[in-house]
Amino acid sequence: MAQIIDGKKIAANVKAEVRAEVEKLRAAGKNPGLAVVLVGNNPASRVYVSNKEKDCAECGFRSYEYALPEETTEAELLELIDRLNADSSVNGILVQLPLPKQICEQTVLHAISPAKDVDAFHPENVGRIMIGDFQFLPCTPAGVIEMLDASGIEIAGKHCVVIGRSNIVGKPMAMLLLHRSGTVTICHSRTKDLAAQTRQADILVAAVGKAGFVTADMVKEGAVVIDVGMNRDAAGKLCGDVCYEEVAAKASAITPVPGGVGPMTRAILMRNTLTAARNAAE
Ligand code: L34
Repeated sequence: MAQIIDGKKIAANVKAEVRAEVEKLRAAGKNPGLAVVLVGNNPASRVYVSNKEKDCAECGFRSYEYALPEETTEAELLELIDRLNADSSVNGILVQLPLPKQICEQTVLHAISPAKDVDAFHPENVGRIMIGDFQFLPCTPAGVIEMLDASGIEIAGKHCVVIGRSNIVGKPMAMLLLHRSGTVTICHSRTKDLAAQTRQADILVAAVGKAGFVTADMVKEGAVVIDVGMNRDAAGKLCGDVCYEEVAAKASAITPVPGGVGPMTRAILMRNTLTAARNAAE
């Protein structure tokens, strides 16, 4: 049976480290804070955003919540971002995705000041990740790396296969694994004979967004399997991209959903907020 990688526990350790540093900033008279912007009524986004606010409280950050109506215009959202960019009490700005269809996500993400871009979605920060000279880590991919490190899983020289090529997860995940000297394959919807690729993986990262996508026949015996998926099954229960039971029987280590990558994403967000606050305090 596979080792179960406990994302909640590893995230708690990261948050404890962040909290200790935040206390130092507070002792020096700073009051670091994160602005979290939610547009519309997506129920999943509401849960994720309220989790992020709880994390802020745990770490000693102030959180400023902006819950805007579904029909908010792009101009209105850009106006809020301008205000937050100029507000020195706000160190980090997070605009929860997805946004309602009348708002262009790219336009909005590009408007966030790179110094407050705790998601690392701004092109300047994305470019910095590409060349390995970065301040802000992309939250989900960096959370995955942190889990591997905390579990004593070596990346260098390993064959890492990432399923998914999104800007939020797949592409930056591949880049971080490459920075750590993994040999990386990125698979996607046009990949031919996907299972033949994934069976090569020593470390398999699934970021597809489809429940039950990764089955045991796609996994090499003894592989490490990281499940980034955040889906609902037919019964409405939260589940990842991986058929957990059958894959766990074959893997050497696996992340659960919930309690795996999700809490790690949020822990790295806290670390990025600390980085932003420290930079602002300099
Ligand atoms: N801007 N938008 C922005 N940044 C992000 O990094 C995200 N993402 C994704 C959606 N939109 C975003 C997140 O934060 C997905 N995501 C995310 C983060 C954490 C959790 C889920 C999604 C999480 O906390 N998951 C818990 C269970 C939550 C539940 O009960 O529904 C877990 O244990 O996996």
